[in-house]
Amino acid sequence: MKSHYLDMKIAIIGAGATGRSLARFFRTRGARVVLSDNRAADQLQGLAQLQESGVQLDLGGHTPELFRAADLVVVSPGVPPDIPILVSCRAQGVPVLGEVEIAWRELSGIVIGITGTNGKSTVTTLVGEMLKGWGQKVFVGGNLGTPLVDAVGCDYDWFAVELSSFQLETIDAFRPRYAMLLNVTEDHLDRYPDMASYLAAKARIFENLQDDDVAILNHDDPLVMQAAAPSCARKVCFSSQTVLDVGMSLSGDKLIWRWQESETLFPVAELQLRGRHNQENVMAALIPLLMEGCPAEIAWNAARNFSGLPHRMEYIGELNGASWYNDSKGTNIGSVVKSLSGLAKPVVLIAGGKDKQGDLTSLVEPVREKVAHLVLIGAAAERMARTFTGLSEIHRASSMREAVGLAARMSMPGGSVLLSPGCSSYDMYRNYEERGDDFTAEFRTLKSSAEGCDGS
Ligand code: UMA
Ligand code: ADP
Repeated sequence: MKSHYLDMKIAIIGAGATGRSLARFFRTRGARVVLSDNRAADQLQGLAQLQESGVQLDLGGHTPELFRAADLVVVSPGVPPDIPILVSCRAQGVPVLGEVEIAWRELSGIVIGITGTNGKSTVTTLVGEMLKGWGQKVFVGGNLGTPLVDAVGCDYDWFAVELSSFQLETIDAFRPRYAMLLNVTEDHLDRYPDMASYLAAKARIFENLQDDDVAILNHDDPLVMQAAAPSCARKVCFSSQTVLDVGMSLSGDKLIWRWQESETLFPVAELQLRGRHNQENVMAALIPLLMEGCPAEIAWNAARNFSGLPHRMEYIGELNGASWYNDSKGTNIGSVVKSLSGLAKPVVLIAGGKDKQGDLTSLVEPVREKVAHLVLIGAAAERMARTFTGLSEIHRASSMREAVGLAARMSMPGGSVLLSPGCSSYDMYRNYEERGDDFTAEFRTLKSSAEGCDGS
């Protein structure tokens, strides 16, 4: 089959996971590919093979001449849309798209798109587990880690795709069959000028839906309902606050699915996932499965067996009677609030990192109520210290080792130590996984030396 991209000149910005997958995709379709990154070669990985396959590299900056000649520019999600090279490409009429759009155009099967400020990875993984339990061939990825373009040409019937606001900014015709918006609270205000722009990016998930598509919505979140209001898609809601006549609700210790005159009940106590927010995640994940005719017991079985992803309120052990949790994926203020809500006081909270300029107000009461000691790390430490002074004992740490050492000294039997930074990790680490792994490794080192001392 003749490729639509044959001999096209394509410039890709960002040589991270997305850019590298895109370069491979376009090369196999016979396009002429430039892969551009503002970092130098020694700071990037996996480029040698791409170069061998004929990809031209443009590193240490974005060379305007190469972009001026392009027929299409494809941009990685972490690249802000207003960098000069993109502004000038748009001004010259060069189309600028994102990876999700490129990939979606080539997929056949049912796409379940999942976005929201928090819970995306959990819900995407749950949907994947449910589909696998039902014997379906499913791709599970997107912002979760594996670029969607890697799914093109593979034998999948379903696509469970986590979508960030960054990825949604650069869609055009992208139209999932199911579009979920889980919740919207402040995030990424280092990239968006205000909350309205962030919400507008999230709302793009509904932009191309038709009336036979389904928007899965959190009935309890006014911003979610506002974002979906203009869409003509069928709206199916979940709620943990109201028992809905139609849709999925939490009622006491049961989830209730009311659909087409019938009612199915699921006992919440059977879930391993803890917390109200995780019950919301399970409700959202069940909806597309049940609508597609998956037997309720199969979908529920997957939900019951799911114990959660690493770096999300992951219990890592006990030291001196305190329970330690790695919530490195708590990268915005809303998620720290949720994570704290599940813990009994007193808590030692390790927070901070690259400052996304989130409003800290919603964290003031939870800190006052539960956090006895606040250990601050990274670039956001100064701003956090100003907000939380007087509410909790404030400590500074210049490394994770120091933070873990301080936390161990301040922790109390029966209490907890929680790493939930409320910030991204990029000031100190490559990603949140590396930060969470460092925290866990430092905890284990400390624990084994403490136990060694006890035993001697
Ligand atoms: N770069 C430039 N020019 C610029 C800015 C950046 O060349 O002006 C380069 C950087 O030097 C870097 C590359 O762009 O080499 C990085 O691109 P990227 O940040 O898009 O990173 P990828 O490795 O492609 O990973 C992206 C997502 N990253 C972001 O959105 C920041 C990954 O989500 C995602 O898993 C992956 O695509 C596959 O879809 C991570 C994330 O933090 C987990 N997402 C945010 C979040 O969840 O909050 C949105
Ligand atoms: P995301 O992929 O959107 O970042 P995750 O599933 O990785 O979300 O969860 C990250 C953190 O967000 C969790 O550790 C938890 O603190 C919080 N969280 C998860 N689900 C929800 C939800 N439905 N509502 C609010 N906060 C949530």
